[in-house]
Amino acid sequence: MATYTFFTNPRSRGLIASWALHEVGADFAVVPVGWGDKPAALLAANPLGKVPTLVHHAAEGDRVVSEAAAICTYLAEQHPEAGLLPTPAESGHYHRWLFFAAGPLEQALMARMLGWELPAEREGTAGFGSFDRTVAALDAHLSANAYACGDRFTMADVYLTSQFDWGLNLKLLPRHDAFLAYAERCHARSAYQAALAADRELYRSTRVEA
Ligand SMILES: N[C@@H](CCC(=O)N[C@@H](CS)C(=O)NCC(=O)O)C(=O)O
Repeated sequence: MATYTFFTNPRSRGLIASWALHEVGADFAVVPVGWGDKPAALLAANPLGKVPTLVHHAAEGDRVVSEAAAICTYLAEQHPEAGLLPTPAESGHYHRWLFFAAGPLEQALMARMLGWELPAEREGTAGFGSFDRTVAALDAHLSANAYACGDRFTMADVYLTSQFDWGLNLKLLPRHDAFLAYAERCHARSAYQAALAADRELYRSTRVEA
């Protein structure tokens, strides 16, 4: 049995976890998930039935990890030899931008995509403040830093880039130079290219409805 069972669907957030799995060189088996016919093993592992969901077949028993950001950080910790964990000096940036991407950035993009208007007087309540403030914070950081943690790629970049891809592909995010250059740098990773090729092949071979 492979070390990990990976429930995914092509052209979904599953690509984020696939990239992370490729970055750490994990031994994993893919279970394609059809939206209308979810495997019982997925629903047993994750009652939400969401992908990506990962089951780690550890020596002492199975461990389930869902949430793309959690899967990224879990894999970086399980495979420290991949060098994608932060040093103590990078740890602030690492956690800050990972949580920023999974919280405020995702909320801001989702609100924009679904046309949810946040009344100006509720900006103090909403965690992302406003779409423009979220974008400005990212722009400031990525105009001054090549990666989330400064000058070195870490697992935080797998997740942050993936949110960028969603925002840029759907034309939700402005095409700022810093965003495009960041995405291009991260997309040059061989693990990203391998995950993308695997996602396309999965789409071709399963035709699972995306
Ligand atoms: N918060 C989850 C969201 C996962 C999610 O919404 N995945 C979508 C695909 S991109 C899904 O599984 N949709 C199928 C469904 O909800 O039935 C994460 O970040 O991993």
